[in-house]
Amino acid sequence: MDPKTGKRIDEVLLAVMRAPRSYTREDVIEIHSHGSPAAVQAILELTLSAGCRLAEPGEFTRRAFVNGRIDLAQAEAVIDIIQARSRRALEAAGAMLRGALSAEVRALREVFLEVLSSLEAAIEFGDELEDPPPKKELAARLKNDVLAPIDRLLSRYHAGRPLREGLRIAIAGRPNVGKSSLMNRLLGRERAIVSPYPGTTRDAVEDLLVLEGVPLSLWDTAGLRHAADEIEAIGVEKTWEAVDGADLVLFVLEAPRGHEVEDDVLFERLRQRPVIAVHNKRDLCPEAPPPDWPPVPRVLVSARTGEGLELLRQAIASFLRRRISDDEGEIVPNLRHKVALEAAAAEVAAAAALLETGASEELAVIHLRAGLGAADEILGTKAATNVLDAVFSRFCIGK
Ligand SMILES: Nc1nc2c(ncn2[C@@H]2O[C@H](COP(=O)(O)OP(=O)(O)O)[C@@H](O)[C@H]2O)c(=O)[nH]1
Ligand SMILES: [Mg+2]
Repeated sequence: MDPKTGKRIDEVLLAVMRAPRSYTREDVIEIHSHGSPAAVQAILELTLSAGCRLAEPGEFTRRAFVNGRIDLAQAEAVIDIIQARSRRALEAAGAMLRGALSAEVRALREVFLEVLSSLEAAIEFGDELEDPPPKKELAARLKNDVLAPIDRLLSRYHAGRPLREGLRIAIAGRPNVGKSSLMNRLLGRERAIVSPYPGTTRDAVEDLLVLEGVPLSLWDTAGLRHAADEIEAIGVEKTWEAVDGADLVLFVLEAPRGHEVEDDVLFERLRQRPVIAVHNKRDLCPEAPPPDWPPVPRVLVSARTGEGLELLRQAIASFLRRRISDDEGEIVPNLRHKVALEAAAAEVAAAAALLETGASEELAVIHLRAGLGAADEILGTKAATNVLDAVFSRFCIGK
């Protein structure tokens, strides 16, 4: 009700969540309205005139972090969940929100602290200690229980990057072989212009396809040939850029034409990237035997009738399975985590090397403290304001 006019605005549900059992651990009231922009706007204006203010991007999650309900890696997982473009990315973000990465980092911290405390005891009480810390064993401990797990997490970063960023697939081949038709078939809609005139596609056309829960950016490109004019030449140039930046190339050929010399030349260059050969237009030669060239996975399809498309999808899926680890819902560190992990690993490696050569404990301690600091950045234990600002600015909404 608007208190000034006494007019009813909406019928709503008020959810009262008392501290500490709320998202932020503070007292929270949520107003659930009927959601029309007009109702939401009117309610918002009422609350603002009653003394509320709008939340900053990510402010609720930031409060949850500041109040200790979640750590920084978990706060980032909230953004990942909001931005997830595929089911697999969502699962990885869910694992992070449940604290899977944080638990691994805490386990690393334990080892850091244990090794640090024996070294510090040696520095402090040196001669009084009955048996001085076995430096070689401490070095081995650091290698096995800190460096090895960090390496595993870093390889998860690389294996999982396609889940965050997607994979790029370039559709390439000579003009008129049916690249644009294939793009449209894969997407299930008319995205790219198809025409019987060679050289129609000039700009690379991109669109998103989700296969097996992995976001794929599909690039239809200009046909590769000696270009007829300047614009087409630019298109061909862009095709090579798309091919060079692709994680996978679909090399489209015309089944009825068989294997020609130009195809050899093209294939030699395309095979720098992983390639699946797509022999298209099989409706024109239904009796043709399965192609025996080029020496990569091959499928026989018809973009016109849709025949063989399922086999092509399976060939792409089996490439994805080889490229991305199968473990669903596994942790996928982000770039910030990767940088911190690499910094921690460098410090630990330096400390281990010093301990192995029998250098003084003091130097190793300096490196280990720096390494511990880097690991703590992942949890945000002592994160500087600018780090927090950078993390939470990735939220585009109040949440
Ligand atoms: N019969 C037949 N024609 C096709 C097939 N795929 C594409 N075409 C035709 O081949 C011509 C060129 O297709 P397009 O997709 O524009 O080829 P692009 O130049 O490689 O992009 C068009 O006339 C299409 O209709 C197919 O599987 N069978
Ligand atoms: Mg085309």
